[in-house]
Amino acid sequence: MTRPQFIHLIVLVATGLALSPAPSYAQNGQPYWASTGPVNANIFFQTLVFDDGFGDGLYLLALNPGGGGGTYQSIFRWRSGMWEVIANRDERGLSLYTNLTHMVVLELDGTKALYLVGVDEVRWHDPAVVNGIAGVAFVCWTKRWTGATWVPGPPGFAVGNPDEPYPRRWPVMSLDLGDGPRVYGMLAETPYSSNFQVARWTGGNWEVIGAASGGHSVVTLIPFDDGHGLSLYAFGDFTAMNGISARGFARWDGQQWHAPYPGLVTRQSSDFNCVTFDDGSGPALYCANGGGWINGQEPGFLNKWDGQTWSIIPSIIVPPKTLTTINGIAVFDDGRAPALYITGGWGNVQGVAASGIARFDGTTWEPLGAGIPYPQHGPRPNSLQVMHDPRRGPSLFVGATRAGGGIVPKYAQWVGSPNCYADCDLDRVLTVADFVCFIGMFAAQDPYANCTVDATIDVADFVCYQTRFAAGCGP
Ligand SMILES: [Ca+2]
Ligand SMILES: [Ca+2]
Repeated sequence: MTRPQFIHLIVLVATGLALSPAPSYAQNGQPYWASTGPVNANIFFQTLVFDDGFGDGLYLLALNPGGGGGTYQSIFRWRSGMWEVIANRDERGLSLYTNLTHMVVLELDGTKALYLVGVDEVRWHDPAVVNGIAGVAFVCWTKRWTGATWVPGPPGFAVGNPDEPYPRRWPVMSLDLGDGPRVYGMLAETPYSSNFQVARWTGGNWEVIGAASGGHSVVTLIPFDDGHGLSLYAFGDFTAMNGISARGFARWDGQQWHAPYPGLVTRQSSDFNCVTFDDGSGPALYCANGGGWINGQEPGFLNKWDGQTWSIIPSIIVPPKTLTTINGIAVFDDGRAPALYITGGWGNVQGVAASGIARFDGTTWEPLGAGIPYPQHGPRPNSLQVMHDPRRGPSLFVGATRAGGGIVPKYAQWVGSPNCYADCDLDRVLTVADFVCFIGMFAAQDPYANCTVDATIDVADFVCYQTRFAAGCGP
């Protein structure tokens, strides 16, 4: 059948169905892939989800190829199906020579807000002005997003050295350990040291609460309730914290440090990343990419800390002679139950063919349809985030250029249940316009058109869409 014949057929079917009642988005629907639409971002440095008072948005710190040939960093926001730039180096009060180092959501002075940490490069005509460094000095700053614009954060919140283009003290997270929300951060031991300590914001300054010793540095701060109540876990390459023997990680309960377990010796990479997931046996930390040793053996790509002991979760199988890692880890409920999701450049998880992304329910791994092809063109899949999309439903987002058998400009969306797949134009009624929309998606090879959620977008997807439309989305 040719494409015009197809169009003729489906228009007939659609008009025959006439207008259906408003579809319900509260019923179970099979998860499916979609695209978030074009975004002019090249390299994703960081993503997070935040509600600035106008609904959840997906925030992306990425390289913007720009229009005039120059590249620079921008903050992009995706909301209501649209990408928008909310910060450029030369817009919204940010200066020309600016490095955006990271975004962080903090609760400060009773208000939860998105903060941006950055470094301005200040050019000097007189090399003698700043420490004798020829012509350049760096100034760290934080800015707070009001929902409409960026305003300066507290003085001293992010501090650096004039000759280094990155902060030496900066905020990492807010946490309420029973004494109200407090901001925790990292602080260099001495001005030019690469050993970092755990700090707490007093309102006007940073105080050191965790001095790592025995060699090296705190690398990552992670909140976790291991059964003692919510605590702050510090991971790093150290053997003692505030004089308490703690190898590789230590727990801060708001008052003092504890050594949870003596057997971990870590040397975390910068992409060391943990989430809390309950596989039915209680909440545990699942950590991706820990380097070093656990219980005297080399850790896997995915390691579990249950508050008592470490164990290795068998996960990705790396093709020989390739360097890969888990590039993203998240907990998402696709309608069945919360499960652990990982993404990265691989094709197989524990014998299960799952390309680039996989779901783990605590026992078994499974693919997300055709997943993300491995190897994929462009960067490896990354930047896993979970957000409720009011238009489509509960969603898992992942940076990719192809997903679910279709083409994705940069960022793909795996839509969980409940959803109303047949409502292609998302206007909450099923009409012939949804067929027209589907044809457009099909022509664009948007993964949404892969109704059968297999590896290809083809004739079977037209038939599938027709069936899904006819079934409707219930009252
Ligand atoms: Ca519709
Ligand atoms: Ca298909």
